[in-house]
Amino acid sequence: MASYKKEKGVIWDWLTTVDHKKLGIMYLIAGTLFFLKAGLMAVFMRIQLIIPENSFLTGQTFNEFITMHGTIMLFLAATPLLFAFMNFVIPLQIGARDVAFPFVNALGFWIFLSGGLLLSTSWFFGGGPDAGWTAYVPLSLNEEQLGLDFYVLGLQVSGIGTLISAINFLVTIINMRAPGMTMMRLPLFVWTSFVTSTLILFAFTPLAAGLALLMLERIFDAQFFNPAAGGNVVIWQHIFWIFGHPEVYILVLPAFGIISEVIPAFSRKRLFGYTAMVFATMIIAFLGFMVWAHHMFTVGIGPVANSIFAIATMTIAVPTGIKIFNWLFTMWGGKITFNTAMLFASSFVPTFVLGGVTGVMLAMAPVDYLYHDTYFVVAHFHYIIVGGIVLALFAGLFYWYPKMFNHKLNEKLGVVFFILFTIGFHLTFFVQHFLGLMGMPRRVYTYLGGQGLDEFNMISTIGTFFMSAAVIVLVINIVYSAIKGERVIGINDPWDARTLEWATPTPVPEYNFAQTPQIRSLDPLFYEKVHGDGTMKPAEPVDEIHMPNGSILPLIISVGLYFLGFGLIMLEMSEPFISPWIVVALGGLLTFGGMAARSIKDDHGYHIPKSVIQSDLKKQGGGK
Ligand code: HEM
Ligand SMILES: [Cu+2]
Repeated sequence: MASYKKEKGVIWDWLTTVDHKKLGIMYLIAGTLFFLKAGLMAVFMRIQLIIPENSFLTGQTFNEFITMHGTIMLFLAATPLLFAFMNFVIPLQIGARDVAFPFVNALGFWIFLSGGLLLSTSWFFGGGPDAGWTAYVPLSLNEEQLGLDFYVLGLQVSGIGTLISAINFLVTIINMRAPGMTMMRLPLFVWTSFVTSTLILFAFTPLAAGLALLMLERIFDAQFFNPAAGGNVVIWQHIFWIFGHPEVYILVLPAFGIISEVIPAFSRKRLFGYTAMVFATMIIAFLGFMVWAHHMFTVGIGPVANSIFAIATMTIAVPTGIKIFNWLFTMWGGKITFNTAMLFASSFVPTFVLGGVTGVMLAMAPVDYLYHDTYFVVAHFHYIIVGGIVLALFAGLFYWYPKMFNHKLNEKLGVVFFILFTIGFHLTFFVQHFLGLMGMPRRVYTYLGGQGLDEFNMISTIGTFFMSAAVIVLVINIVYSAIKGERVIGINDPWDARTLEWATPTPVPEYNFAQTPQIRSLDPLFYEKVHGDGTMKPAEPVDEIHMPNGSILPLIISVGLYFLGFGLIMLEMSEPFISPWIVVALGGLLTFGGMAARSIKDDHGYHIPKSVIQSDLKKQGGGK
């Protein structure tokens, strides 16, 4: 082995890797840590609200927690957790050896991480941002709160990472498919990831522009949002929601994709209405850009605009309904196995419908004057986000875990986790619909007793404790399974599933496929089980394989961006410990130096010799 590439230390190997599977695992770990952090903030907020006039948190801390909870959950937990599966699974599902640009893939991860850490650094400089995840002006122009500068630059940096990763997925899915893997044979998870990547391309760009304006106004005294100087406050809301509404679909479409993989696998049937599912995905994505002003019904944009955006919003229910019925018809008459993955996937369907129904209620512009900024909205979007995206993430975790980590998660603990989480989720969020209808505003840190709000708030917080217990059970499960879980080494296809990732050996070799497979159908592995001998036929002879070299440059470029951002923030500090421009220059040097080094140095990768592939194939001979 050592003859064709240098052996590296474990840590150095992970810091320099460009392997999509390792990067997938790194996204999973980073996303989970951010998820736990933002979840802890949610628990603290709910403890503050458990009784009226509680003094567990101050109003200021509560505002910072709301903002950081929402921002972290969306940008630094849900997105990277989906990217974890997209990274790990997409190349395997399309029969590729890696993504199109492995170096850019690593760069995307490290830039996302340094942006996330930059945002988190705010805790050490006077507290987090406190203007809500939406950062509405003029609230977000408060120069006193340095946390808001961390919000602006942290999101700007991490957004670059997300954007370039999305472009990489687009190129990968267009260019790297194995022979016979036509677009209409792509697994639905790949389709939804593809459409989500286009959404990122068109939504994260306006966000970057908006954040740039906000940065210019906060740090360099521009006046875009100052009416006295000819600026406009509402323009921020438009820019933000042109990004913000598609962002919801950026997260929920890959979640739909996961559900569309798990349900057929455990119903032992092909996905019902594949073509309709693909087109429904595209229609949802298109309409997702036409509805942003439904977040602005009460701003006063007028009855005509409100009506148009109300109707546009309601039409999204049609393609979404198509999806719901297709999942139900997939299960209908199937031989269903209710393991943990399937429990999460099937409970996703009714839970998501509940969030969808309140969505259509909110889409009625006149009624929204009643709901707006109440707990009804909080209940609605958590039904979509937790009841939709998080349930799908859990389904995906239990489903793909054996391929990622070579052992299964424990099923008994999995079911306990599912039950605790489901009880906790509905206890927490169902009653918030009523709190909202009774008039409890969102983003308030306390309320008066005796107004009928006490019981439901108590119930909601108790629900959060159930969810916390569930997450602890999940952590126990991960540790327990690492030691004692059912090993699947040599078992390629532990679920008897349908798609190509299950045709790769476990553990997956660094080159994924010794020979690129020939795809003959949708659900290619299942097709070979029925019409062939159950194994994929190669589309090429055994030969040496070209692999990309690892590189430390993505990490260096990202560290540079961290310092660039931090230096700009230091311009706002009253007494910076060194000149901010020194930090900016240092960051710029690292980032642009790293880029220059990459451009100048030729890097042709390396080849795994044919003899190594042949001996690997012989070893795998036993476990089909
Ligand atoms: C799993 C348990 C969760 C609990 C108990 C929880 C709890 C809360 C609470 C108490 C608030 C403040 C509501 C307010 O006063 O307006 C909030 C807001 C929010 N949450 Fe969660 N949350 C959870 C999960 C999530 C997840 C997974 C996401 C996204 C992926 C998320 C996204 C948000 C957003 C965007 C806000 C709005 C922040 C803002 O108003 O600026 N939450 N959540
Ligand atoms: Cu929206």
